[in-house]
Amino acid sequence: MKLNMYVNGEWVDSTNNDLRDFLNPATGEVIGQAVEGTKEDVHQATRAAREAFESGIWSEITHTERANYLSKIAEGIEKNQKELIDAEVLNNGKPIREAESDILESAKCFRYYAGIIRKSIGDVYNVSESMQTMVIREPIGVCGLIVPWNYPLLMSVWKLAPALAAGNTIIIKPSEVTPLTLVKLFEIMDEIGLPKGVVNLVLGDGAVVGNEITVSDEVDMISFTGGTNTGRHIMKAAAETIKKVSLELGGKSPNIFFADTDLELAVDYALYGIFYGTGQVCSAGSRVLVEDKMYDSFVDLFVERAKQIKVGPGDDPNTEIGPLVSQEHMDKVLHYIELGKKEGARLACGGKRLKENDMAKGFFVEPTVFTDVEQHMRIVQEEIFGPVVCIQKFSTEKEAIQLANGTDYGLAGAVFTNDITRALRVIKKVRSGITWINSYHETHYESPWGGYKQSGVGRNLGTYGLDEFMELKQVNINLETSKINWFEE
Ligand code: TXE
Repeated sequence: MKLNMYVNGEWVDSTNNDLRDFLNPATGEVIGQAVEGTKEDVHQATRAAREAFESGIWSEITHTERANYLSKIAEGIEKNQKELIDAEVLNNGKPIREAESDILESAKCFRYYAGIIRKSIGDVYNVSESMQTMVIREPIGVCGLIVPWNYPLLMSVWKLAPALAAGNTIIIKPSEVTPLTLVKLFEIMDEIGLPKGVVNLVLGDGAVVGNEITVSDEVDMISFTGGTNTGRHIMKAAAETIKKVSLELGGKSPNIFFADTDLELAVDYALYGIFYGTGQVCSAGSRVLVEDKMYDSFVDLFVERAKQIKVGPGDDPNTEIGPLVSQEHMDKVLHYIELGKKEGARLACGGKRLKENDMAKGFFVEPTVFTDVEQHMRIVQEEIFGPVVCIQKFSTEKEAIQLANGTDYGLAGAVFTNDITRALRVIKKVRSGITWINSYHETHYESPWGGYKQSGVGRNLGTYGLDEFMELKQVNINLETSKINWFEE
């Protein structure tokens, strides 16, 4: 299988004809080759996007027409859902039930933005008797979208749908390890007949292609989801051209359990919070904070249940968690596990690469639980992004909040208790953008998705996510056109 790029409505090779293998993380086998983009490919794609934007074929059509295109993309995703699900399982490794959810959510996201773009998006203020002020929202121009490998299609769609709804033209780059489903989405958009140059796909290396999109003076805005270090680099690189940047970065999110929570429910949600997506989820509840009164029984049950989780290839319907996405990422996760042991944390279970049966060549790691951790340890402070959890003990509400906020991150967080006033008190103090009371992970398109502190700037989703892709213009209308005589004649 060979994957090409999509520039100005055509499927193209890269300008230097280089190719890069992409793999199945469950077997380590090569699935196919993707063309490896160059700086010149980025220039061609940004020029196409710029010309399409300036021509008005997308930015100046009615919102109803744009909404119709978005609905057709949603239909295309639904029609091709089986192929997209299989492709996501194959290239990312996620279990079928997770891939199914991602693909159907992608269709829903296009429908959501098809709906809200048709509502009014301006404001009018009667500021004085002689003056009326209108605020209108306009597309920014050419948007550069750089997306990660953990939700290859869904994270692309979280950006594509609002950016297109707003009237922008696009250059998008998937992660070099998971290009497959985004290429398939482009096949759908090509079939629907989106006007040429509106959406452009460039494949390749972050430091080359991603960086060139970031520094390009043809690109007006960057929307990025990925690691905090890359986000930091993008923010600096975008400064030269004063681009708007929207960054959704890493997390080390606290999942807080007070002792009045039912033990089995607590453990169930704590497992779901960290092990969904093999822990490769930005909002994962990777720090589980448990009140001292229930700590021992919680740890015993959590470890017992973690050991029972079925790890295996994503295409096995019995699999509960799949492999990590790449050898490189697995090595990073295993390195953190070794570090945790060296730092003096207690390895309560897991910790090893799994190689039994059909997992021999894949990138599988056991669900891993550390207890007796201390706040300063790197395994508590840094994002591991794998099936590795730290369980910490607290004795007071104040201490729980202190521990929860005690990292540089501020993406997500949850509190479990039957005392609703305490739940609200705690959640108000948690410095995170995405929070839950007595729940985890569930989110809806209406709500903003993004982080405080070093978890990013800006928001995806909702009307907030749409605003990220728009400029605001004030139009002041004089209702009395007599002279003002500021300067005497
Ligand atoms: O991500 P990168 P990596 C975290 C997680 C993980 C760590 C590193 O902790 O272990 O990041 O993962 C592109 N200019 N998250 O290295 O590099 C890259 O090609 C422009 C959290 O795989 O951030 C890819 O398309 N672009 C996260 C995208 O950035 C660059 C999801 C993300 O890759 C670039 C993934 C550059 N200089 C990892 N360098 C989340 N928030 O969900 C790379 N890229």
